[in-house]
Amino acid sequence: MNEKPGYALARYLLVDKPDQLERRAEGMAVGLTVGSWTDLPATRQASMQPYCGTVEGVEIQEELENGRVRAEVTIGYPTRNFGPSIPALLTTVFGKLSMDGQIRLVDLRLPKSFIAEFPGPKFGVDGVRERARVHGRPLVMSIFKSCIGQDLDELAVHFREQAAGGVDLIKDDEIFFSEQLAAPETRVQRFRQLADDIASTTGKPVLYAVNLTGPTFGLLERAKRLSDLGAGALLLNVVAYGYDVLQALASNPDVHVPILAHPAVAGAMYGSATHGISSHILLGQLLRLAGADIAIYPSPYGSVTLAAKEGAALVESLREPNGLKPVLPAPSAGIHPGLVPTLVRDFGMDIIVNAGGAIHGHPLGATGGGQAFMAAVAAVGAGQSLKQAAEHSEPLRLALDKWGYPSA
Ligand code: 1AE
Repeated sequence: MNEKPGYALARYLLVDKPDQLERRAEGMAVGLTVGSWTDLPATRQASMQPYCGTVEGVEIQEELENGRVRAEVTIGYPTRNFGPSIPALLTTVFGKLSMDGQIRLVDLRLPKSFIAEFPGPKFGVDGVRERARVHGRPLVMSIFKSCIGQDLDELAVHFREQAAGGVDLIKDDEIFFSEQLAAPETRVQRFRQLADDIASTTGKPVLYAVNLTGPTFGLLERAKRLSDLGAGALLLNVVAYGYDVLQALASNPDVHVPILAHPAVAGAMYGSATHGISSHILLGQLLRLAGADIAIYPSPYGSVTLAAKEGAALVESLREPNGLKPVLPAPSAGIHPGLVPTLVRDFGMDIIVNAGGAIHGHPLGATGGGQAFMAAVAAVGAGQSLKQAAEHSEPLRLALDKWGYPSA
């Protein structure tokens, strides 16, 4: 699907009777833009023309039972109708339409001039690498697990154990909202101290990605505060809050740390083959427009998976040249050190290897888990096999014994 200046091109997969397709497409183009204009005088129709949607294509894909077909329909929506607002864009291209039977939004092509109106990532791949001081290999992020119900002292022990493994980032679990026992502000201050102590001996920073929780209208102030207190990054459950929240945070100059987008809730929207929105739009394209620096997504190999083709499309949308900085993809869910070569084969070096279970479930504990991942990414960065690297790394050997290593 090519770009059309001044129009957002939305491609849908839908089911209908073949003789209804043209009319349905026309109804979408007009109904989601200028409403109905059939009864309007010609002069009024002409003045509304620049705001009216256009039918760009109708193509039957498959004959189904009961006389229906599956078809691809492409509609162009004038971008002047909504401006650089993701809520307005989504409401136009897939607002009430999303409830109109079997229909799925499978692709969205936006003009470069329209994309340029969005903030996009403030840091992107290079900015995050710079802050973590990591080049030439994938980054490693450890996920806090078993954190609910723990106070600050207990959490500090977990932080130190993870950091001692040499990982580049440590992120809160997305379900960690433990305000009463250890507020995000106190965690950032305490972990910053620990990270500084560790950095003074290792010479390498470890960034703490704190979960940005609480009521929506307090998020911006909290994000500024956490940035000032020394957070390494801010974790946001973007789909639960909404893309506009991310955009407001990312475009604010006082939020001066990278934003890490978690995909929680997105499966409810991309999971069906016949309804919803494709994952590369939700977890790729829109996150990048709104300003995520790091995008977590289910890899094709772990415990919560995304089909390989969809994962590839998602990563492509985080990186394709479009004028905005590229986003760092963080393939996740069930990731263990043996998967590192496969991740790099499929997604390249510019990724964050993100793991929780395989860090904390390592036979030597979270420190050993981190060391195993660090040995794996170092090996891949140096073009060495994991088997060779495991000869010099006991933590990696133990991890490979426990979780195996599919050949990349
Ligand atoms: C796709 C989301 C993955 C996630 O949030 C998470 O916590 C993964 O943890 P592990 O590595 O599967 O234990």
